[in-house]
Amino acid sequence: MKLGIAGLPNVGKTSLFNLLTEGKSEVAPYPFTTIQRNIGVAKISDERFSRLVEAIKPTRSTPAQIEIVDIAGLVEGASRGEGLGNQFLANIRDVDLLIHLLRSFASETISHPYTEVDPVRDYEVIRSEFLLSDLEIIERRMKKLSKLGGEERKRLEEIAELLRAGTPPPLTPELKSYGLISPKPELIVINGDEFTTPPPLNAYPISIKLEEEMAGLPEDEKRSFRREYGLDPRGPGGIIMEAIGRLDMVFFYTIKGEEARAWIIRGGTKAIDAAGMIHSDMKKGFIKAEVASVEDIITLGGFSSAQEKGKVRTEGKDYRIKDGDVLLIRFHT
Ligand SMILES: Nc1nc2c(ncn2[C@@H]2O[C@H](COP(=O)(O)OP(=O)(O)OP(=O)(O)O)[C@@H](O)[C@H]2O)c(=O)[nH]1
Ligand SMILES: [Mg+2]
Repeated sequence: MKLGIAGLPNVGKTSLFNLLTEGKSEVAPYPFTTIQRNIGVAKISDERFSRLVEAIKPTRSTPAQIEIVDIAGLVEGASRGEGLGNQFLANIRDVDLLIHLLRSFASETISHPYTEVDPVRDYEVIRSEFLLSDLEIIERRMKKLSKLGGEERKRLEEIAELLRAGTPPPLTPELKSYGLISPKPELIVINGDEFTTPPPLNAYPISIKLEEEMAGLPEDEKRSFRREYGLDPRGPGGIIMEAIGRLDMVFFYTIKGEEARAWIIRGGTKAIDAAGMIHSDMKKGFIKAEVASVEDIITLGGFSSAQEKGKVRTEGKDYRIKDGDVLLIRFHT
């Protein structure tokens, strides 16, 4: 699973990327600082996992992770190659969700491509580029098929119609394979100094500058500052949780020796494939999965106590992992 950060130049995409991934990619007050995309991994701050760690006190705890992609700024005309153009759009064709970052902070020194700060207009600018770029893909494909006609062409024509009308088509596996951007799930985030009214577009309010200034403060202090400025109290970590909530993903946990670990996978994944995510040997030699709920483990203080209380059940390779499962995979080597 991959999340992509998109938006106009100079909105703070790389700054956000660095916050999420604890990275050090280049940030600067001029547009198109980012040219090559940045790829990094964000730790997911999952409240349930924190409670699990608190309850069983393992020597090592490893949170779940998700890949983040930060791309170059997009401008009006990007789909026709304006700015740094289409190649940048190509950089987000394979992400599962878009974090659409908008800017509502004003600054004399950090230029805005349309001079005035207006996040709703900026949102529309970028959305139309997505639609146009998708339309171009569909039209190219239709041209290829023009001699063939048939079912696919008819379907493509319907999709093109939707795109021309400004409506993203439903995300079918076929469209996923074309790499269309507009149907992807998205989370709108606004980077501003302070919000006295709820942000437009139902966006997630954050202040990247404040987050940078608060680095090193304890989380509860950060939360109270965020509240004071009308920001989401969860800060950057909440962006990841919101994004995950829009995707069909579930958390599961493993406790092995001294390490507790959180994992995130697509909903409906089978136990044998979850085992494969942990280690290929576990998949190869899979025997069974012992499963408990994370809440039971937290209450009872560990896997063995849960076993004694009859709270652990055995499942086979086709068991579909549920959100909040704690798994112990039995396998032969
Ligand atoms: N005042 C203020 N400045 C910010 C904020 N967030 C980022 N900046 C500054 O804005 C400038 C642009 O930030 P970047 O993170 O490089 O922005 P970007 O969207 O990645 O820009 P491109 O890669 O050029 O598209 C930098 O000077 C940041 O320090 C903010 O919340 N408030
Ligand atoms: Mg950048």
